[in-house]
Amino acid sequence: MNKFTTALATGVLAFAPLAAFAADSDDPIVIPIHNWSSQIVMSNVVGQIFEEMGNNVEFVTTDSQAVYESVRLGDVTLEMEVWEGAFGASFRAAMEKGGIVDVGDHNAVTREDWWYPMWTKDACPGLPSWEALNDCAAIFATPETGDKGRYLDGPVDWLKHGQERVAALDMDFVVVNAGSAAALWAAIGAAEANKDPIVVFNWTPNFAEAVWPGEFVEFPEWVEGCDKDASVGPNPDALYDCGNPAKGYMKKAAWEGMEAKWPAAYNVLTKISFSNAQIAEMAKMVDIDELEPEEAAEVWLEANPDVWKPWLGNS
Ligand code: TMO
Repeated sequence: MNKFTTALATGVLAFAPLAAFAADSDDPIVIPIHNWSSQIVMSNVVGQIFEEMGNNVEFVTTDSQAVYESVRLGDVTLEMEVWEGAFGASFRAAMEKGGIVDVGDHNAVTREDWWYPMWTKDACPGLPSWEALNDCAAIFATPETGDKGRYLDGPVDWLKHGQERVAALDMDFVVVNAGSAAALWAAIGAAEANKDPIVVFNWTPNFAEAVWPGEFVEFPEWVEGCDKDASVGPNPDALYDCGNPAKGYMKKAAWEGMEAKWPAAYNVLTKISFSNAQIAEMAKMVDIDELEPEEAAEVWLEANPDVWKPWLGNS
Protein backbone atom coordinates (compact mmCIF):
# COMPACT_ATOMS: atom_id res chain seq x y z
CA MET A 1 0.00 0.00 0.00
CA ASN A 2 1.53 3.35 -0.96
CA LYS A 3 1.39 6.41 1.21
CA PHE A 4 -1.44 7.97 -0.73
CA THR A 5 -3.87 5.06 -0.40
CA THR A 6 -2.94 4.63 3.27
CA ALA A 7 -3.76 8.27 3.94
CA LEU A 8 -6.96 7.94 2.02
CA ALA A 9 -7.97 4.80 3.87
CA THR A 10 -7.21 6.40 7.22
CA GLY A 11 -9.17 9.46 6.22
CA VAL A 12 -12.16 7.40 5.20
CA LEU A 13 -12.03 5.37 8.41
CA ALA A 14 -11.75 8.48 10.52
CA PHE A 15 -14.74 9.98 8.75
CA ALA A 16 -16.93 6.90 8.70
CA PRO A 17 -18.43 7.21 12.20
CA LEU A 18 -19.83 10.64 11.26
CA ALA A 19 -22.07 9.06 8.62
CA ALA A 20 -24.92 8.28 10.99
CA PHE A 21 -27.08 6.52 8.41
CA ALA A 22 -26.57 4.09 5.57
CA ALA A 23 -27.51 5.73 2.28
CA ASP A 24 -31.18 5.71 1.31
CA SER A 25 -32.18 3.46 -1.57
CA ASP A 26 -32.53 5.08 -5.01
CA ASP A 27 -35.93 3.42 -5.39
CA PRO A 28 -38.73 5.95 -5.15
CA ILE A 29 -40.43 6.55 -1.83
CA VAL A 30 -44.09 6.09 -2.80
CA ILE A 31 -46.37 8.70 -1.21
CA PRO A 32 -50.16 8.31 -1.46
CA ILE A 33 -52.43 11.25 -2.29
CA HIS A 34 -56.11 11.32 -1.27
CA ASN A 35 -59.12 13.56 -1.77
CA TRP A 36 -58.85 16.37 0.78
CA SER A 37 -56.51 19.33 0.48
CA SER A 38 -54.39 19.29 3.64
CA GLN A 39 -53.36 15.69 2.95
CA ILE A 40 -52.36 16.52 -0.61
CA VAL A 41 -50.36 19.59 0.38
CA MET A 42 -48.72 17.91 3.38
CA SER A 43 -47.74 14.91 1.24
CA ASN A 44 -46.16 17.27 -1.29
CA VAL A 45 -44.34 19.15 1.49
CA VAL A 46 -42.86 15.90 2.80
CA GLY A 47 -42.11 14.64 -0.72
CA GLN A 48 -40.23 17.84 -1.51
CA ILE A 49 -38.24 17.54 1.73
CA PHE A 50 -37.26 13.97 0.78
CA GLU A 51 -36.26 15.17 -2.71
CA GLU A 52 -34.19 17.93 -1.14
CA MET A 53 -32.37 15.17 0.78
CA GLY A 54 -31.58 13.45 -2.53
CA ASN A 55 -34.32 10.83 -2.51
CA ASN A 56 -36.55 9.83 -5.39
CA VAL A 57 -40.26 10.27 -4.72
CA GLU A 58 -43.33 9.05 -6.54
CA PHE A 59 -46.89 10.19 -5.80
CA VAL A 60 -49.84 7.87 -6.36
CA THR A 61 -53.54 8.68 -5.98
CA THR A 62 -55.19 6.03 -3.81
CA ASP A 63 -58.36 5.24 -1.89
CA SER A 64 -57.99 6.55 1.66
CA GLN A 65 -59.16 3.30 3.35
CA ALA A 66 -57.45 0.76 1.06
CA VAL A 67 -54.15 2.62 1.51
CA TYR A 68 -53.52 0.91 4.88
CA GLU A 69 -53.36 -2.46 3.16
CA SER A 70 -51.05 -0.97 0.50
CA VAL A 71 -48.70 0.43 3.16
CA ARG A 72 -48.72 -2.90 5.01
CA LEU A 73 -47.65 -4.68 1.81
CA GLY A 74 -44.99 -2.06 0.98
CA ASP A 75 -46.67 -0.99 -2.28
CA VAL A 76 -46.98 2.46 -0.75
CA THR A 77 -44.25 3.66 1.64
CA LEU A 78 -46.11 5.85 4.14
CA GLU A 79 -49.27 7.76 5.02
CA MET A 80 -49.02 11.34 6.30
CA GLU A 81 -52.57 11.81 7.70
CA VAL A 82 -54.07 8.92 9.66
CA TRP A 83 -57.21 10.57 11.10
CA GLU A 84 -58.59 8.61 14.02
CA GLY A 85 -62.27 9.16 13.21
CA ALA A 86 -62.15 8.21 9.54
CA PHE A 87 -59.28 5.75 9.40
CA GLY A 88 -58.70 4.45 12.93
CA ALA A 89 -60.49 1.15 12.19
CA SER A 90 -58.57 0.50 8.91
CA PHE A 91 -55.28 1.45 10.54
CA ARG A 92 -55.90 -0.83 13.55
CA ALA A 93 -56.86 -3.70 11.25
CA ALA A 94 -53.64 -3.29 9.23
CA MET A 95 -51.55 -3.08 12.45
CA GLU A 96 -53.07 -6.36 13.60
CA LYS A 97 -52.11 -8.06 10.33
CA GLY A 98 -48.56 -6.62 10.49
CA GLY A 99 -46.27 -4.83 8.05
CA ILE A 100 -47.29 -1.27 8.95
CA VAL A 101 -45.74 0.82 11.76
CA ASP A 102 -47.06 3.74 13.80
CA VAL A 103 -44.53 6.56 13.22
CA GLY A 104 -46.04 8.79 15.90
CA ASP A 105 -48.65 11.51 16.26
CA HIS A 106 -48.76 14.97 14.81
CA ASN A 107 -49.25 17.72 17.35
CA ALA A 108 -52.74 18.26 15.87
CA VAL A 109 -55.93 17.25 17.70
CA THR A 110 -58.64 16.22 15.25
CA ARG A 111 -62.39 15.85 15.03
CA GLU A 112 -64.52 14.61 12.13
CA ASP A 113 -68.27 14.45 12.42
CA TRP A 114 -71.69 15.88 11.58
CA TRP A 115 -71.35 19.68 11.57
CA TYR A 116 -73.47 22.77 10.85
CA PRO A 117 -72.73 26.42 10.14
CA MET A 118 -73.90 28.60 13.06
CA TRP A 119 -76.93 30.09 11.26
CA THR A 120 -78.50 26.60 11.37
CA LYS A 121 -78.98 27.07 15.10
CA ASP A 122 -81.49 29.90 14.50
CA ALA A 123 -83.88 27.30 13.07
CA CYS A 124 -82.94 24.56 15.55
CA PRO A 125 -82.00 26.23 18.85
CA GLY A 126 -81.55 22.94 20.79
CA LEU A 127 -78.32 22.22 18.87
CA PRO A 128 -75.64 20.88 19.24
CA SER A 129 -77.45 17.91 20.86
CA TRP A 130 -78.11 15.10 18.38
CA GLU A 131 -81.56 14.56 19.87
CA ALA A 132 -82.42 18.21 19.22
CA LEU A 133 -81.07 17.80 15.69
CA ASN A 134 -83.30 14.79 15.19
CA ASP A 135 -86.36 16.70 16.44
CA CYS A 136 -85.57 19.30 13.75
CA ALA A 137 -85.05 16.69 10.99
CA ALA A 138 -87.86 18.10 8.82
CA ILE A 139 -86.08 21.45 8.31
CA PHE A 140 -83.22 19.58 6.60
CA ALA A 141 -85.52 17.81 4.12
CA THR A 142 -84.75 18.07 0.40
CA PRO A 143 -86.66 16.72 -2.63
CA GLU A 144 -84.19 13.82 -2.54
CA THR A 145 -84.92 12.88 1.09
CA GLY A 146 -88.72 13.34 1.29
CA ASP A 147 -89.88 14.17 4.80
CA LYS A 148 -86.61 13.07 6.35
CA GLY A 149 -83.66 15.37 6.85
CA ARG A 150 -80.63 15.26 4.58
CA TYR A 151 -77.24 14.65 6.11
CA LEU A 152 -74.62 15.40 3.47
CA ASP A 153 -71.79 13.02 4.27
CA GLY A 154 -68.28 13.00 2.79
CA PRO A 155 -67.17 10.86 -0.14
CA VAL A 156 -67.77 7.16 0.59
CA ASP A 157 -64.13 6.27 1.22
CA TRP A 158 -63.83 8.50 4.31
CA LEU A 159 -66.36 7.14 6.79
CA LYS A 160 -68.48 4.24 5.79
CA HIS A 161 -70.96 4.12 8.66
CA GLY A 162 -73.20 7.19 8.46
CA GLN A 163 -76.21 5.06 7.58
CA GLU A 164 -75.49 2.66 10.44
CA ARG A 165 -75.32 5.58 12.88
CA VAL A 166 -78.70 6.86 11.67
CA ALA A 167 -80.18 3.37 12.11
CA ALA A 168 -78.51 2.71 15.48
CA LEU A 169 -79.86 5.97 16.92
CA ASP A 170 -83.19 5.71 15.07
CA MET A 171 -82.78 9.10 13.41
CA ASP A 172 -85.09 10.67 10.81
CA PHE A 173 -82.24 11.38 8.43
CA VAL A 174 -81.11 10.12 5.06
CA VAL A 175 -77.36 9.97 4.45
CA VAL A 176 -76.32 11.36 1.06
CA ASN A 177 -72.65 11.05 0.12
CA ALA A 178 -71.01 14.05 -1.53
CA GLY A 179 -68.85 13.15 -4.51
CA SER A 180 -65.93 15.29 -3.37
CA ALA A 181 -64.79 17.67 -0.66
CA ALA A 182 -65.52 20.54 -3.06
CA ALA A 183 -69.18 19.43 -3.18
CA LEU A 184 -69.38 19.89 0.61
CA TRP A 185 -68.03 23.44 0.42
CA ALA A 186 -70.38 24.24 -2.48
CA ALA A 187 -73.38 23.00 -0.47
CA ILE A 188 -72.45 25.13 2.56
CA GLY A 189 -71.85 28.13 0.29
CA ALA A 190 -75.24 27.68 -1.40
CA ALA A 191 -77.02 27.38 1.98
CA GLU A 192 -75.29 30.54 3.19
CA ALA A 193 -77.04 32.83 0.70
CA ASN A 194 -80.45 32.40 2.41
CA LYS A 195 -79.10 31.07 5.69
CA ASP A 196 -80.79 27.73 5.02
CA PRO A 197 -80.23 25.12 7.71
CA ILE A 198 -77.73 22.47 6.64
CA VAL A 199 -75.89 19.60 8.32
CA VAL A 200 -72.81 18.15 6.61
CA PHE A 201 -69.69 16.16 7.33
CA ASN A 202 -66.79 18.41 8.30
CA TRP A 203 -63.57 18.19 10.22
CA THR A 204 -60.91 20.12 12.08
CA PRO A 205 -58.19 21.17 11.34
CA ASN A 206 -59.58 22.55 8.11
CA PHE A 207 -59.82 25.88 6.30
CA ALA A 208 -63.61 25.85 6.77
CA GLU A 209 -63.46 26.92 10.41
CA ALA A 210 -62.00 30.28 9.38
CA VAL A 211 -64.73 30.81 6.74
CA TRP A 212 -67.92 29.52 8.38
CA PRO A 213 -68.17 29.57 12.18
CA GLY A 214 -70.01 26.41 13.16
CA GLU A 215 -70.26 23.49 15.57
CA PHE A 216 -70.13 19.73 15.58
CA VAL A 217 -73.29 17.86 16.55
CA GLU A 218 -72.84 16.25 19.97
CA PHE A 219 -73.60 12.55 19.61
CA PRO A 220 -73.25 10.01 22.44
CA GLU A 221 -69.59 10.26 23.34
CA TRP A 222 -67.17 7.93 21.53
CA VAL A 223 -66.20 4.90 23.61
CA GLU A 224 -63.49 2.47 22.52
CA GLY A 225 -65.20 -0.54 20.94
CA CYS A 226 -68.28 1.37 19.72
CA ASP A 227 -67.51 0.16 16.17
CA LYS A 228 -66.81 -3.44 17.21
CA ASP A 229 -69.04 -4.40 20.14
CA ALA A 230 -72.79 -3.75 19.99
CA SER A 231 -73.09 -3.61 23.79
CA VAL A 232 -70.84 -0.50 23.83
CA GLY A 233 -72.76 2.77 23.43
CA PRO A 234 -76.39 3.68 24.27
CA ASN A 235 -78.03 1.16 21.90
CA PRO A 236 -77.14 -2.29 23.28
CA ASP A 237 -77.99 -3.96 19.97
CA ALA A 238 -76.10 -1.79 17.49
CA LEU A 239 -72.62 -0.75 16.40
CA TYR A 240 -71.86 2.89 15.49
CA ASP A 241 -74.21 4.38 18.11
CA CYS A 242 -71.49 6.87 19.19
CA GLY A 243 -70.01 10.03 17.73
CA ASN A 244 -66.45 9.99 16.40
CA PRO A 245 -63.69 10.84 18.90
CA ALA A 246 -63.94 14.54 19.84
CA LYS A 247 -60.19 14.74 20.48
CA GLY A 248 -58.85 12.33 17.90
CA TYR A 249 -55.27 11.71 16.91
CA MET A 250 -53.59 12.31 13.58
CA LYS A 251 -50.80 9.82 13.07
CA LYS A 252 -48.08 9.11 10.56
CA ALA A 253 -47.75 5.52 9.39
CA ALA A 254 -45.15 3.70 7.30
CA TRP A 255 -44.33 0.37 5.74
CA GLU A 256 -42.18 -1.50 8.29
CA GLY A 257 -39.43 -1.93 5.67
CA MET A 258 -39.04 1.83 5.23
CA GLU A 259 -36.56 2.27 8.08
CA ALA A 260 -34.06 -0.23 6.60
CA LYS A 261 -34.50 0.88 2.99
CA TRP A 262 -34.60 4.68 3.42
CA PRO A 263 -33.11 5.23 6.92
CA ALA A 264 -32.49 8.97 6.56
CA ALA A 265 -35.98 9.69 5.21
CA TYR A 266 -37.48 7.47 7.91
CA ASN A 267 -35.58 9.37 10.58
CA VAL A 268 -37.02 12.64 9.26
CA LEU A 269 -40.52 11.12 9.14
CA THR A 270 -40.30 10.24 12.84
CA LYS A 271 -39.68 13.93 13.63
CA ILE A 272 -42.35 15.50 11.42
CA SER A 273 -45.23 16.98 13.37
CA PHE A 274 -47.79 19.49 12.16
CA SER A 275 -50.13 21.56 14.32
CA ASN A 276 -53.82 22.36 13.81
CA ALA A 277 -52.95 25.85 12.53
CA GLN A 278 -50.37 24.54 10.05
CA ILE A 279 -52.76 21.92 8.67
CA ALA A 280 -55.63 24.40 8.36
CA GLU A 281 -53.25 26.74 6.52
CA MET A 282 -52.26 23.98 4.07
CA ALA A 283 -55.94 23.37 3.25
CA LYS A 284 -56.58 27.10 2.86
CA MET A 285 -53.78 27.53 0.33
CA VAL A 286 -55.66 25.20 -2.03
CA ASP A 287 -59.34 25.63 -1.10
CA ILE A 288 -59.33 29.43 -0.70
CA ASP A 289 -56.17 30.73 -2.36
CA GLU A 290 -56.55 28.22 -5.23
CA LEU A 291 -52.88 27.26 -5.48
CA GLU A 292 -51.99 23.92 -7.03
CA PRO A 293 -50.95 21.50 -4.24
CA GLU A 294 -47.31 21.26 -5.47
CA GLU A 295 -47.15 25.04 -5.58
CA ALA A 296 -48.72 25.34 -2.12
CA ALA A 297 -46.07 22.96 -0.80
CA GLU A 298 -43.27 25.08 -2.32
CA VAL A 299 -44.73 28.26 -0.83
CA TRP A 300 -45.11 26.56 2.55
CA LEU A 301 -41.51 25.28 2.58
CA GLU A 302 -40.23 28.69 1.52
CA ALA A 303 -42.14 30.42 4.32
CA ASN A 304 -41.40 27.89 7.10
CA PRO A 305 -37.72 26.83 7.09
CA ASP A 306 -37.64 27.29 10.88
CA VAL A 307 -40.30 24.56 11.14
CA TRP A 308 -38.89 21.90 8.83
CA LYS A 309 -35.10 22.42 8.69
CA PRO A 310 -34.65 21.18 12.26
CA TRP A 311 -36.24 17.85 11.21
CA LEU A 312 -33.20 17.23 8.98
CA GLY A 313 -30.75 17.34 11.90
CA ASN A 314 -29.15 14.20 13.33
CA SER A 315 -30.49 14.45 16.87
C1 TMO B 1 -60.52 12.34 6.30
N1 TMO B 1 -61.06 13.69 6.55
C2 TMO B 1 -60.04 14.56 7.13
C3 TMO B 1 -61.53 14.28 5.27
O1 TMO B 1 -62.09 13.59 7.40
